Amino acid sequence: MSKPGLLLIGGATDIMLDRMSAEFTLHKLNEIKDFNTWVETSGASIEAVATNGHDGVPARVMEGCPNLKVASAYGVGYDAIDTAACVARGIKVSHTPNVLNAEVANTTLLLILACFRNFLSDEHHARSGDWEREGNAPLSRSPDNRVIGILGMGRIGQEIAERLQVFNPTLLYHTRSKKDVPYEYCADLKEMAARADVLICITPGGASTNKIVNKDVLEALGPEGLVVNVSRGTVIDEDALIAALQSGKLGMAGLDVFEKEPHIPDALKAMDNVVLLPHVGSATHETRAAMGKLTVDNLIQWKQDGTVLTPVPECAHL
Ligand code: A2R
Repeated sequence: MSKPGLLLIGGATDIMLDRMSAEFTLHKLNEIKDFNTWVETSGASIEAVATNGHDGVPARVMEGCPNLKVASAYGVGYDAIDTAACVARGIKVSHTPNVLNAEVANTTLLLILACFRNFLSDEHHARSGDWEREGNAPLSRSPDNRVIGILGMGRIGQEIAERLQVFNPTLLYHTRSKKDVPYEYCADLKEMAARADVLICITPGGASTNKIVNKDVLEALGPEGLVVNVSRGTVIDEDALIAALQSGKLGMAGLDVFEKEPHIPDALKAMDNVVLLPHVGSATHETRAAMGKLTVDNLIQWKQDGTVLTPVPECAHL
């Protein structure tokens, strides 16, 4: 019996490629020279797509592959995928929740520590010889005993809250609906920011969170405040963030994500009160292996019985 066609969008590890090739006839989008010709010869054979949170499922793929039935995304965020279009076509979409909670929480703590403790400039002070030439580095600030507001209290937000306990924080959170967690709920994001020393963004991207952290929220956080974004660049109004940091109305920023990745505005790169990372929240060998495994497990389960292990909520009924 011939294997169903699988279109790979973006990269995959060797282990993922081996497992996918064993079960499917693999096509790689980035190796297709003439997409229209490929659609004519192979489009109808494609029943599955493996993709990621950045590339999603382009409309030309949905249109060119009329028999597509499942799209397995590598990553928890799937705002790049038009789930309404997938539901309309009966395409099941899966993602990789939970397996990256711990790593993204670690990245969050790393950014908080790097910002409060001047980690990068201190490291430069030591490595460059400035310590010997100029004396001790300036004092930094302690992350302990801070008021920390978390925007988003889902799988990752709760893991962040638990890992933050070593710093003895007062934890607040803002979501659209109150959660069963032992932290104080704030119905108003701006009011939470006004009370907090640190604002951590860990909601999904997409329309409902687009630029939700705006000028007013950033200025409410204040001149001593720190904003940390490990969710999606679109959650923060990047222009307002730059203006608030430049004017001193906001103290610091620790950013793993940006509005137009991989582009980072030069204005942010020029500031020494920001710590910038290239979207590496989950990027360890161990966590990426677990994400890759779940991405392929979803495809294989779909091939076996037509279901996926971890559907996105919008497609769970399919
Ligand atoms: O608002 P709720 O009650 O649905 O709570 C969710 C919250 N959230 C929002 N909070 C405020 N305003 C919104 N417009 C809004 N939309 C969603 O974000 C929930 O507490 C949290 C999302 O939790 P999970 O669905 O469990 O996502 P997870 O696994 O924590 O990942 C969050 C995001 C991913 O979508 C990637 O973009 C990123 O982290 O890596």
